[in-house]
Amino acid sequence: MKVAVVGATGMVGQVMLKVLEERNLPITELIPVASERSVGNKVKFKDKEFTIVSMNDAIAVKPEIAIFSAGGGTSLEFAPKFAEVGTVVIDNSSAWRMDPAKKLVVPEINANVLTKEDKIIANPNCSTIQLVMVLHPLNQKYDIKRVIVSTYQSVTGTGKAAVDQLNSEIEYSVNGESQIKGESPEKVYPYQIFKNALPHCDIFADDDYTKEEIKLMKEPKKIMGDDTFNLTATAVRVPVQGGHSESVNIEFENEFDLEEVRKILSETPGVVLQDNVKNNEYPMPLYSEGKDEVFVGRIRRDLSQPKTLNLWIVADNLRKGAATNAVQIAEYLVANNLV
Ligand code: 2RA
Repeated sequence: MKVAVVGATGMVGQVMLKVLEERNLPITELIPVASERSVGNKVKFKDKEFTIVSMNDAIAVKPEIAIFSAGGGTSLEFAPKFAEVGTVVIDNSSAWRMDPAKKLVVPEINANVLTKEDKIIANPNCSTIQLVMVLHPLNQKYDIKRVIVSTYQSVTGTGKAAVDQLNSEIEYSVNGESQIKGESPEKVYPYQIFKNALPHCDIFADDDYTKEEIKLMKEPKKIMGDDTFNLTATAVRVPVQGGHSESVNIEFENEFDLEEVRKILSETPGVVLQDNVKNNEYPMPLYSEGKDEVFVGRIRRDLSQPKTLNLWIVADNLRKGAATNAVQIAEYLVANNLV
């Protein structure tokens, strides 16, 4: 099977290649695609070298699957062109997520909505994926009424330049100058991120919410197939690299039992329970980095009102939050003869 990775040189693209190497999608030919300036360069994949090609050359090869992480504009322009030659596109940008004609998929939750007719499939936002992995099983059992989520998001969610800014600021604070090699890291954020927290992920949009917060408020309902609950969000960027963390308050229509909540989550595929505060056991981004699971802990009743739960969710935003979820969609398509 021919698989194209569009945006192969970006942070998510690099993780996509790593995840594809680790898993067992039957790839006979990898087609790495990147910007014109990277065309001709090589990428290593499963101990072989593959040459980066242009978008049009990749389309001409007619890959069975193209996994995109190249921004919304590129996806809007080129995903349909791949689809026209029969390729199934799995897109990690926000371009198609809320399009009513496109599926928005977390395989553990709603892969069953996929059909042979789906030629452009949207991969949800990273902070959405880890949230719904926990909300969905609890919604099925207790019927969610309202969710309040605050995120603490890794700089890797913004990209390599943001990681460089953070590391440059750290180095500058230690020795008065930055040793970051290559082009001097431009200021990605409006303020210093080191020793700081920015309540500003992506751009400000409607009603003084950021686009990140709007994604968090809309995408879960589409994935879970349930718009009967309310959800509000505050998204914060923090000087962390390993993954996104989320503090979540969930009010249910029905009463719950804490031990049963823990049992449900511990038995949810893709979710790992880390919840024993007597042993200082709880999820942290430093320890989720490089892993595919969604880690949940700090599970406790909200003592301020009935039928309400507090919990803490952490996941590597480049893996389950992006690359791994996209590859899992591809695996589902192959396993169910949809590609
Ligand atoms: C972020 N979720 O963390 C967005 C895009 N990856 O910046």
